[in-house]
Amino acid sequence: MEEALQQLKGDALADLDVLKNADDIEQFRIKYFGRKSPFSGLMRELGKVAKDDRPRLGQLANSIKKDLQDLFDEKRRSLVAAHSGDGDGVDLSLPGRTQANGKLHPVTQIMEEVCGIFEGLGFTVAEGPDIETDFYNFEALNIPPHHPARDMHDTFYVDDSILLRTHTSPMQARVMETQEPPLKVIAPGKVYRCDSDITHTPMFHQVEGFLVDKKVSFADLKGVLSVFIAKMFDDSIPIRFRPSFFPFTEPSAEVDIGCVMCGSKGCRVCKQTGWLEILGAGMIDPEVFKKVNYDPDVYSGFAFGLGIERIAMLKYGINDIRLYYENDLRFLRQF
Ligand code: 2NM
Repeated sequence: MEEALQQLKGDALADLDVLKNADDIEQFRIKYFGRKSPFSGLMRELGKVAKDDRPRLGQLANSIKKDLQDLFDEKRRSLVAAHSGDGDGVDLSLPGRTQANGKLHPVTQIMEEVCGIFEGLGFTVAEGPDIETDFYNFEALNIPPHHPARDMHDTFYVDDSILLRTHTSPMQARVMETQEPPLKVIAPGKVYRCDSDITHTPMFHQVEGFLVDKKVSFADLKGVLSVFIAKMFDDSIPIRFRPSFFPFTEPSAEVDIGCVMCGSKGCRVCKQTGWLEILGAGMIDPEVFKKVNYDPDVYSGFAFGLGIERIAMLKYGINDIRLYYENDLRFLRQF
């Protein structure tokens, strides 16, 4: 038995010495380490030798096998290294490394869709800072200090007069301050409010827009927003304008669409009303025009604002806004 093991070792070392290519390596592996290798046969015979000799012979067989495996691995590595580049020794049948495709976040997709529709209607895009002054975020929009609407906004303050914008309308004020009507502008971007639950995240996205010219009426507002909703959802979706209040518009309205979840029949999402609120709008308050040095007797205009995450939730039937910001690829891949 011992002799047979030493013989096997000698044969294997001689074979190992003359390996030249990938084929040789594979043949050697099958011959010495495969299921039908002489090692397997000898291991079976081990059962038949005298009980006292068994542990010693078993150890010998194992150590020979391990040495051989180490030498074989080293030989294989050196052959692959020597031949890499010429195709020999490189396993050309291995699958290639695939590159995962990235794509746009669902919120970005909706943002681009909304902006695209308004651009198609002749609006231009204005972007501005996320960190704003109290003046542009509140004062210029007819929200003076201590106005109750400031509570409504759950503002993150940097210091007494610097804050994270709570809406993108400060950008509208900046545009009106530096440009003369006629103007058709949308302001997309991130906004911040100290609020967090299944329908609120402390950062979310808005698109706000405004149109200022001579003789702009509420009918113009209804026309533009109706076209937007028809393009965004469906030509046949029901729309209603419901009276509301914003400090920067008068009169103001909230715009509802027929519930896309239940076809206006009434469900949990629309709280049995058959309607979903999707944007706020109104005629720009003369006080806002005075702040940016427009003559309210000459110009009029409308403005509107909508939350992107909310629209994306309605469009895709998502019930928890926080899913957008957990970076779970199983969720994000679906859009
Ligand atoms: C809304 C609702 C109503 C709005 C007003 C203005 C500005 F600056 F022109 F006065 N920008 N956006 C506005 C009006 C926003 O969001 C719900």
